[in-house]
Amino acid sequence: MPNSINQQILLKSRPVGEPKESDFALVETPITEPGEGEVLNRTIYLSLDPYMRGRMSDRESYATPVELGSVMVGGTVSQVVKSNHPQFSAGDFVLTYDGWQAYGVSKGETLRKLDPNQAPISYALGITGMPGMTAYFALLDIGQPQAGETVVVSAASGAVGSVAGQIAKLKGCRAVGVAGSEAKCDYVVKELGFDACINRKTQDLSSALKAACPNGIDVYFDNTAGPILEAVLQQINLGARIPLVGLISQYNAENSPPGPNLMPLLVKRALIKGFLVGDYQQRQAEFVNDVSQWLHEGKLKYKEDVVEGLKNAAHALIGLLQGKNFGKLIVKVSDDPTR
Ligand code: NAP
Ligand code: FER
Repeated sequence: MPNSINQQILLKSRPVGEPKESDFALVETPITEPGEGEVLNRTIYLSLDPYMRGRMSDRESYATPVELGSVMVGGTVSQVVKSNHPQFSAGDFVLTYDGWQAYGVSKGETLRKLDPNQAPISYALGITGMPGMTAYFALLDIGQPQAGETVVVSAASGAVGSVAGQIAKLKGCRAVGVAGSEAKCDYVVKELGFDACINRKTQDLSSALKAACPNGIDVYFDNTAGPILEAVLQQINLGARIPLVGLISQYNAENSPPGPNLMPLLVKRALIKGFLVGDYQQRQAEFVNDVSQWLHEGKLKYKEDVVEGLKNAAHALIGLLQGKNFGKLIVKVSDDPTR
């Protein structure tokens, strides 16, 4: 190592709203020696990613926050300077997670060795790394794009979205991007090969989506939530799939955005799926058999709220919408000779 001084960027304060440069502090510290099984790396590239905004806050999240005064976290592509691990030698290029610093020490087993002849080493922070893998699995596993379908991708020119849209094209889909400038949209269409791209800053999302997706939307690869998701939902097709990958529209928000916060869905990998009972008409017998038997065996309980007389029907319906019914509300219109 040329000198034994490290440069580190620490989290100095927790931002309110948009982070400011004054939330970070650059310090010089001595480079630490690698211990048993550890490797000392010189950082060549540091990845900057949207999730870092979450790490700067101490509100509850799927990951623990960076402590104030600690080095900011982040993926890095580095060159090994000194190795105490048998699988790495000085000079090797590695993908590691040393954070915002010029030198880092990490455990050998956490490193991925990179072959500079295979791809530029920096790609390991993007298309062949975490963002690319996000695009690949979220699209293919959750989106399940079928040839001929329409796939909309937000943050389409970015690390994740650019890969998701291109894979959608490889699968024979129509790919429609949403991005934040004309230059980005041009790139998305002309370079990446998307079929269309909507400028979310200048175009009306609903009408632009309608024009770009004449057959509706089958897959929405959601990197943003917020207004783009809202507009997309108005135009989804029967059986559409929506991988909820990121909610960047709310990462800087000081207060909860209007409507439900979808973050728990992402964090818990929860499934929301629409339901219409009519789809199950063919399976009615299955249902009637099971439920009749469970009733007969006393395994199901059932309560009716019986209103007497047709003339009271309107009043009862109004009451149901106010929670006044207790049990299944029915109107007894005339005598029941069986009871
Ligand atoms: P990126 O797209 O390279 O950069 C972020 C982009 O987000 C910006 O360039 C901007 O693009 C867009 N954006 C920023 N503020 C926005 C807003 N208020 N409304 C709409 N769009 C906004 O970043 P990335 O690394 O590929 O990440 C994209 C998304 O994937 C993020 O939400 C990230 O958290 C998520 N992600 C999730 C996982 C996971 O495991 N769930 C893994 C990786 C990434 P435009 O201005 O062009 O729209
Ligand atoms: C993101 C990057 C990574 C993100 C989530 C992750 C919601 C999660 C990674 C993991 O824990 O597997 O931008 O945003």
